[in-house]
Amino acid sequence: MAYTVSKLTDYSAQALEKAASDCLRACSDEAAQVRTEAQLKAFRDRWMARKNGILTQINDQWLKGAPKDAKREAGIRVNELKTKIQGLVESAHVAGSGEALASETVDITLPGVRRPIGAEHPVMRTWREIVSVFQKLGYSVAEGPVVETDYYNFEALNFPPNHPARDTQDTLFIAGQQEKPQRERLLLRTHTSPVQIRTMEKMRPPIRIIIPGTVHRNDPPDASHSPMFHQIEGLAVDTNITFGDLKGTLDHAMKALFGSSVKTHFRPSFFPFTEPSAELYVTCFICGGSGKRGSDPCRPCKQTGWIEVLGCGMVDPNVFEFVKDNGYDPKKISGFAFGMGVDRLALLKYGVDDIQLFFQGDVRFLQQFG
Ligand code: 2NL
Repeated sequence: MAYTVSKLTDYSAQALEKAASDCLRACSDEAAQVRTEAQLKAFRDRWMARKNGILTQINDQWLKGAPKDAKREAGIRVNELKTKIQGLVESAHVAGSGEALASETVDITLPGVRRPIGAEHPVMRTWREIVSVFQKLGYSVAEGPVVETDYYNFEALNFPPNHPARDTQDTLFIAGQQEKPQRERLLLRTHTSPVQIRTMEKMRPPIRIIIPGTVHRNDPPDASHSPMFHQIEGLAVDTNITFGDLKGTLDHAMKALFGSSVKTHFRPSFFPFTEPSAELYVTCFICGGSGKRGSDPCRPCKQTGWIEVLGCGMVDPNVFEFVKDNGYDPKKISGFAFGMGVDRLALLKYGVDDIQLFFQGDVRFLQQFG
């Protein structure tokens, strides 16, 4: 029940004391319940308004109705009460922190904040395109750690102990690992191949996997190098997998990625983990294979009409030896593997001439892909 001023009939000291303390308690309770600026104003008006505010009512009802001999005492009491009520009303504030809340109010009639819609990064777009081509062929996506051991990054992939790819020129090693045996030392993976070994340890053949991920090499950044870049590798292992399966799969994938008119061309190469190994070339999708752009030489294919897109080969039996106990006996199964640089393909696909643009996060560059 809201407090109302009642007429006084008893002007004894105790009665005045009780009336005053009831009034003070009511005022103090109401002050504590103020939550908004509007409530604060209503509270002040209710108690202080000259016309019919509670203090005015007390003045009218308690003082004017007092018997002559009680007037003086009642006057002193009412004045005390007024001072206290004024104090309460003046210090009343919006609960929380008054000023802060007031400044935090939201004008809901203002127009909304327009957030610019971003564009898919060309590297991630290329990444997803490649992954989805292989997913449609029944490949599963596998991922694994970026910080790897020497064992998974090199040893199990048939890198001989002093192979140049282990060199500090290429590999970023984690510091303070000298105490550990070589195979346990940590490094930033230089390719996503360790994930293939990890997957073969967990899953028995047959397998078809595609592995996208970030990799690191100790290369100084320039227009075509970045110490961090993206790689996608694939692996198919089954009974009787042949080089013909490799060629058919990759020819299909290249047509899906670069258009059905591209032709593929395999050239012998070398990788420690495949034998035989090959580089895959596709007809230049810039000049269509002619080597010329109008009367100018075609730069991306160096006028050859062919662009190298990936490395591939039949998995070396030495690699299977490391996972032999999980069903990968090289006498019973065979497989092919391939690996490609996502950033390099994105550069070619979108005609970008500097890989650094992919990593600088400049919206003026990225907006062009929206
Ligand atoms: C390249 C070449 C390649 C592989 C990666 C691979 C993985 C295992 C076994 C055998 Cl576990 N091979 N991966 C094979 C051939 C080439 O990448 O130029 N990448 C950018």
